[in-house]
Amino acid sequence: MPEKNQTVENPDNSPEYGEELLRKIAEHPCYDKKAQHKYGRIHLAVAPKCNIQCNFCVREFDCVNESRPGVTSKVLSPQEALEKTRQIVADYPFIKVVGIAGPGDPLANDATFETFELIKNEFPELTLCMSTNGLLLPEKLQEILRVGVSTLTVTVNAIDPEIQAKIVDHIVYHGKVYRGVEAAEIQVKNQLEGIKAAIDAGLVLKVNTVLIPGINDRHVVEIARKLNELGVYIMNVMPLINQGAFADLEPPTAEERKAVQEACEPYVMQMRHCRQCRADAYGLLAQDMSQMSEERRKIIKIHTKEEMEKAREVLNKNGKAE
Ligand code: CLF
Ligand code: SF4
Repeated sequence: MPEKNQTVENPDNSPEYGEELLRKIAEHPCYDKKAQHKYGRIHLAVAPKCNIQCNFCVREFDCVNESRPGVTSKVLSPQEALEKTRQIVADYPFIKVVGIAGPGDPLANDATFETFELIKNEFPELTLCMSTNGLLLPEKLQEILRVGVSTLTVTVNAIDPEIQAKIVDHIVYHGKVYRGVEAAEIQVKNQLEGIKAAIDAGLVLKVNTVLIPGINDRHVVEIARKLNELGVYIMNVMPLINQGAFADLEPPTAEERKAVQEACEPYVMQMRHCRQCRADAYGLLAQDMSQMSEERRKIIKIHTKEEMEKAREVLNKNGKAE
């Protein structure tokens, strides 16, 4: 933990963004906490495969580096994903961001790029967002840029390979399985190189870090310092949900997580409103419409901000708000 009153050389070291990116940030419910009540996102679950095995992951469910544990999203083809986007964006124009966050790792699935390309061609005004474990980031960066992604999340649970080796069981990299510190070294190197290159190429970077007491809790501030150095825009410290090989670990308490966020804040802006959404979620972050009844969705099928406010009031009055 940093000492109290420690001076941070450059508290906000993220690059200056142009007008277009500033608008995208201001309309992104995860990147700007003020945007979360106004603008929504749609997640397209087109990416089932993963190329690593995190110790807290049960692979029949969505990727828990970004999503809620214990949830299995139905996988869509790129064409189905385009059709779903068409319908949802027409009905709910407050949705400004299209994200691919699983159910596995987006970069391990060609369908991710096919889908983004279809969406970009038809909806050039929407922000394209992706969340990855970063193993393939250096080699896939050009593809990511080509399909028009502008906000990118990389999960970094450790930058010290000795610690990362306790978090990841194995990785599959260029057809070969690596384990232990060797696997962790490859992953951390690719994540950090990839983040640096992505920022240099103009992407707005968010980093997710799963807080795992007894494993990386004392190390997270060191990660934050590194993110500051790299110019990462925002960091999301997520609580461990104990499952898989980590089923016996205690998740952090809310206070422990808050303390870590406060210690990281001087280095990189902290996201505190994450909902650990499903890989097929859509709507406002606090109101996942993929889980709503048709009746409730109809109430939200409205076209102006004022109407949206009114609908929210009705839902709240009826005690139906999520
Ligand atoms: Fe999705 Fe993630 Fe993009 Fe947001 S979610 S890919 S950055 S559009 Fe947001 Fe959901 Fe938390 Fe993710 S609340 S789990 S941080
Ligand atoms: Fe599971 Fe996500 Fe880790 Fe892959 S990156 S093993 S899907 S938590």
